Amino acid sequence: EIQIASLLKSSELFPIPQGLKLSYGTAGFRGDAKLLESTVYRVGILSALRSLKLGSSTIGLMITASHNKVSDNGIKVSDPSGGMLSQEWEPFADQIANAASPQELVSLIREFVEKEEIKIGEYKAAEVWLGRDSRPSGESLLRAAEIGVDSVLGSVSVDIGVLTTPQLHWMVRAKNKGLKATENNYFENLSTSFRCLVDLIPINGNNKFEISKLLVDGANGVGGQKIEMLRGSLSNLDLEIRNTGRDGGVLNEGVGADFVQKEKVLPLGFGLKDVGMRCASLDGDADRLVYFYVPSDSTSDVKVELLDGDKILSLFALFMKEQLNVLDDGKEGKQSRLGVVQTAYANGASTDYLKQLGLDVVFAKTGVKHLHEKAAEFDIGIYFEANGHGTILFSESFLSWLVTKQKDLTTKGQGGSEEQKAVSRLVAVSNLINQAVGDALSGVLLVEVILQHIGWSIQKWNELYKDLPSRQIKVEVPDRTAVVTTSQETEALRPLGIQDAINSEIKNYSRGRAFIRPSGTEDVVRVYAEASTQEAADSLANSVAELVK
Ligand code: 16G
Ligand code: ZN
Repeated sequence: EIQIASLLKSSELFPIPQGLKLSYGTAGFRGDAKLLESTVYRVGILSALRSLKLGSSTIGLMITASHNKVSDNGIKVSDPSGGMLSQEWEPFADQIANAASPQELVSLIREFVEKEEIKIGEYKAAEVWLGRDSRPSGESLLRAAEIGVDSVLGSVSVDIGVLTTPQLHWMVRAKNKGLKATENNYFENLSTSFRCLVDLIPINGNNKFEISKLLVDGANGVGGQKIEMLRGSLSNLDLEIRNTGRDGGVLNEGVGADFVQKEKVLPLGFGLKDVGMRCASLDGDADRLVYFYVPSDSTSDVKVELLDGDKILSLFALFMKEQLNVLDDGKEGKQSRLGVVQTAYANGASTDYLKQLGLDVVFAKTGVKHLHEKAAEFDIGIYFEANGHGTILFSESFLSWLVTKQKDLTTKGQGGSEEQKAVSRLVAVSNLINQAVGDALSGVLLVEVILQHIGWSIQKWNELYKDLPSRQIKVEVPDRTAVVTTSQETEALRPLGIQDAINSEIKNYSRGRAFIRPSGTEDVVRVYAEASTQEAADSLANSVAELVK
């Protein structure tokens, strides 16, 4: 009962704003930062309970609104594995975030603690690690989260500072695996595994190419700052970082991966002077990455050639497959299952390409947690959303097979064999890539080392396949929940009859494809269309949008 008193007392500090209605959504709670203190405080309580429920494993809380405008903020929870909060707890998150009074909040918590059989005060201290991006509202919101965590008996909050979202997830994962888990350990891990892959680049004709400079758009956010910190410990990589936020630019305003990918225009600070250069753009919390370049036929009307998540996925898949082929051909090889996961937004040309590589391609619903789950079913699962969020997952059993194999080959004196190199590359990739969530920093390093490995320019990489022209539109509707889709979001089940109408539109276009889905982050219905020409894709998207209105 002392417990209840302390919760009631602290919750009175954070009254819920009138009329606020939030949902945990695809990626946590998001909204105007000024309205979020009560939400963040309550998620603090939830994460302490989550830690207690899981035997006091460390839980992470990230305060960020990713690519949204600087006045917004948000909060999401990292489970002990470094992945997203278990979906089973999302309804509870919704309930407590929307509880109208301290009394209601406390009784919801009481009920939940009983139902989940959470033993408060019996375990060793529960720990919640709190990180935030560079948003100015982050500091006071972090304090609110701390008060939430600390008001649950037996739990402590640890402020781990300004971080990218993937850093927080990585640190939580490492901590719970009993590994070194500081930010410095994160950087060391990246630079060591990058170096290892660089050392394994074959010395033959095709890659005696000069390492050209990579231009990075830091979205005026935390990613640009962190990649600058990393730069000093990297050799074989020449980086020029723009939009670090120090030169007066505003977070996500005219910059960043979301902007470049959605608008298909250059970020601020980039222009004709950069023709042909390899460029990368991070989003506001550095969990997304896209590449781009200014084509040489740009005149005063500067164009952009975008290499999105699908293209990054294709490059990764190509490289991983090449390494696995060496092993599968070897006498002691193992048939390994390499799979890729995309969403309905994946460009049709990328899916064709991946299938033609002979890969298992599966589809998941939009949102990282859905892709992640499916990728985890393979020995090596690569997932990417077209928007640039993605990573590579290695199953525990496959990874331990690899590590054993690596040792065997070394003791047998086959240290320099092709097989041994392929095994070492795969092990290095498993260390470099952030297996907790998509990470623009590890993504950049892996893209860069693969390009060096195969001796490709960004233009050459772009030629893997040619994107089908596509168009996205958002339609404001009174109630987006009226649209219900199949599990892969490729077909609408409701409103009744709408899918038939969409299908008959699609029939009018060569290589036409279109779908609608309710957004998980905004009050809109999204329309996606692709077809063999841009005009056709635009026109298909418009007619489907008319059907939604
Ligand atoms: C969130 C998701 C992102 C997804 C996007 C879709 C995470 C970490 N982020 O940003 O993966 O692509 O939502 O937004 O899961 P929408 O539902 O509004 O189209
Ligand atoms: Zn993000």
